[in-house]
Amino acid sequence: MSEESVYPVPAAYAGHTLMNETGYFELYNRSVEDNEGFWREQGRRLDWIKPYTRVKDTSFARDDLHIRWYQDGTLNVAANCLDRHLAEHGDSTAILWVGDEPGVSREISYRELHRDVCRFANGLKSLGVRKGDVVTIYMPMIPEAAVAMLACARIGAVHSVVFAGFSPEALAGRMDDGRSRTVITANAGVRGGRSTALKDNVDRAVDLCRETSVEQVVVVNYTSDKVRWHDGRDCDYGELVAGQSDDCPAEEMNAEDPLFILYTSGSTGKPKGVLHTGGGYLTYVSLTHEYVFDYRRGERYWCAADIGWVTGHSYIIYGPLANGATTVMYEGVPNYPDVTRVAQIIDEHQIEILYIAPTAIRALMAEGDKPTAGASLESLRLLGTVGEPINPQAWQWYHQSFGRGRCPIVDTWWQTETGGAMLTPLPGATTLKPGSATRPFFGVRPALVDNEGNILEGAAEGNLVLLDSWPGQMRTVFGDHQRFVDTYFSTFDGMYFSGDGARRDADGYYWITGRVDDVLNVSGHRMGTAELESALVAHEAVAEAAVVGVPHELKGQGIYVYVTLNSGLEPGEAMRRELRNWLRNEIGPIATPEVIQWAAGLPKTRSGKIMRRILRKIAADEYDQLGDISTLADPSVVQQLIDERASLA
Ligand code: 6R9
Repeated sequence: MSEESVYPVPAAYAGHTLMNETGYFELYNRSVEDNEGFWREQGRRLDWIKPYTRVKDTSFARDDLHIRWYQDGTLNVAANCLDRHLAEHGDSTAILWVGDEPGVSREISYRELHRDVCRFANGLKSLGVRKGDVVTIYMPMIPEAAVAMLACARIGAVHSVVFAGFSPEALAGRMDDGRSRTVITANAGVRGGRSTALKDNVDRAVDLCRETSVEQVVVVNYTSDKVRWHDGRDCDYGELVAGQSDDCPAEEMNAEDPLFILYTSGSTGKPKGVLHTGGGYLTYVSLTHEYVFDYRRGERYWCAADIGWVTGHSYIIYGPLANGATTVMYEGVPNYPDVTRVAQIIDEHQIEILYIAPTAIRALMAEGDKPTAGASLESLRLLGTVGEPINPQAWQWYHQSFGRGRCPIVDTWWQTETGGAMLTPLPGATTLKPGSATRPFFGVRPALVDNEGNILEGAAEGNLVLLDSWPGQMRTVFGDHQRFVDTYFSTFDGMYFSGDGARRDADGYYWITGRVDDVLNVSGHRMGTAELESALVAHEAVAEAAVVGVPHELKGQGIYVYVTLNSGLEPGEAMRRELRNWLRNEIGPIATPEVIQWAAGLPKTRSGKIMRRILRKIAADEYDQLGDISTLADPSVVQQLIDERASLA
C-alpha cells in the first residue's frame, strides 16, 4: 500500500463478514467477466411473480441508448419488502422510529408495517389513485412517510418524494413536472424542536402549480397544529385508513415499470426527474445493503439521512426492508437537544451500524470530545459515510470517537442516478485509506478519462465515468429522455459520465475530488449554480447573477453569489437581506448564500460566457491564481471584483 495511513481489516471482522479480500477479487472479476451471469444469479434474491428469462439489455451508445434489466420478469417491490418476510420474521422490527424529543421511540414490526401499508394502499385506491399515477410525498421523517412510499409501490403508483425542507415554489415545480395530482403531507413536521408548517406549504404550492391541477391532498395530522381545510380536496389520513381492509393484493409490475422519480440538480437550471424502475433497482440496493454493511438479520442499522434524498430511498427504506433488516428512522437532527444525541441514540437502542454524511461528522467534530465522551458505543461495529468527499481529518475523528478505533468506515461513493453504492469498501475485504471510496462494487466498471475521453491507465486523475450498466442505474429523465442522453452520455462517447472528478492511486484506489461540472455540494445537498442563478435573476432588482462554490469548513462548500443590480438601484445591507430571503423562499433554507458580492460587471469571454473559474478564485481569495484573463471581453472587471471582495473581507 502506497499511502502512509492505512487501516487493515480488523481481526474481529474475519469471522463476521460476508467477504474477505481474496473473495472480493474473485467475485469482482467474475462479476465483470460474466456480468450477465452474475446479475442473473443476484436477481434471484428477490421474489418474482413471473421469473425473468432476459437479464441484461443495455446500450450506452448515444443514438441507441437503452437500459433494461430483467425486462420480462414481474414482481412487486412492496411485497418484496414486506410480505415475503411475514411467515418467518413477521414479528421482528422493520422500522425503529426515533422521535425528535429524547426518549420518544416506536418499534414497528414487519407485520404491522404490512398492515399499515395495505390499509393506506387501499385508501389511495379509494381516492382513485391508479397504477402509473405520480404521487408526491412531502413529509417529515415519520413512519407514515415510509408507509406512503410502500403503499405507492404496492399499487404501482410512482412516488415522487420532495424533501420537506424545500419551499412551496420548489415543491410546485416538481409537482408540475410530474403532472402529479395527489400529494401526501403532514400538517406539520418537527425537527430540532422546531415545527414547520408543511400543509401551509402544500396549500401555497397547489396555488402555484401551472401544469397540473392537484385533486387531493392527504394530510397526516401529526401535531396539534390546526390547518386550513379545503373540503373536497383535503383528506385526513387517519379517517382515510380507518375503514380500510388489511388486505391489499400487490399489483403485478413489470421489472421495468417506474418505481419512483426523485428530482436532483444538474448543471442546467431545472432539476431533473431521475427515474428508477423496480426490478433492477431493488436487486441492486438489496445486494449493496447486505454486502457494504455486512448486514446480518437482527442487527439495528441506522442510516441518518432524510427520505427526501436518494440515500433515504435506497438505504433507509428499500435496501434494508428488502433484506428484512431493522432500519432506524430518525426524525430529528444530530445536534438536538445537544451534540451528544447521536451517541445517546446508539447506546439507547444498541445500534450496530451507523451511516451518516461528512457534513454531520464535521459539525460534531467541531465540538471535540463532547459528542461521544460519556457514551459507551459498544454496540457499534461498522460506520459509513456518503454524500461528499470526507477529509482524512474528519475520517480519523469519526474512526476514533464513534468507532473507538475499532470500527471500519465504509466511504460509499454514489449518486441519485446510480441508485446505490458504486465505489465502496467492503468491511471484511478492504484495507481502508481515510478519504478514499476505495474500489468498485461487484459488476461496476469505473474508469478515468481525460477531457478528450481517452481512458487513463494506472495511477491517474481525470473524469470519473462508468463503462457498463448496472441494474440500479436510472433509466431516463422523467418526461425528457433526450436530456438523459445529453447529460450523461454525450460528453464521452459510449460512457456514463458522473460529473465527478477522481484520482486513482497506485493501489487502484479511487479518491473523489468533487464535481467537475457546475454543481455545488452544500452539506451533501446538490445544487446547480444555474438553478440558483435563475432564481436570482427572477428578482426584479437583479440584472445578472453568477454563483460559485467556496470551501466551507462545515458545509464542505458554501454558496458565493455575485450580483449585478439593475441600474439606479442601491446595493447595501437591506438589498442583501432581501436577496438572501428571496433565495431561501425560492428554493429553501439550504440555498442560503454565505456571501453576496456586488459586481459592477462579470468576467465574460467575448462570446459572452461567464468565466466561473475566475469568480471561484476571487471568492477563495486566491487572486494570484487567476490564470489567463486576456481572453475576457473586458479584463478590467477583474480588478473591480477584487477590490470589492477585499472590502467585504
Ligand atoms: C448518494 C448521494 C451525488 C454526488 C456525487 C459526488 C458526491 C456522494 C460521495 C461523494 C465523495 C463520497 N458524493 N458520495 N463524493 N465521496 N463518498 O449523495 O447522491 O445527492 O445525487 O449526490 O455527491 O459529487 O456526484 P446525490
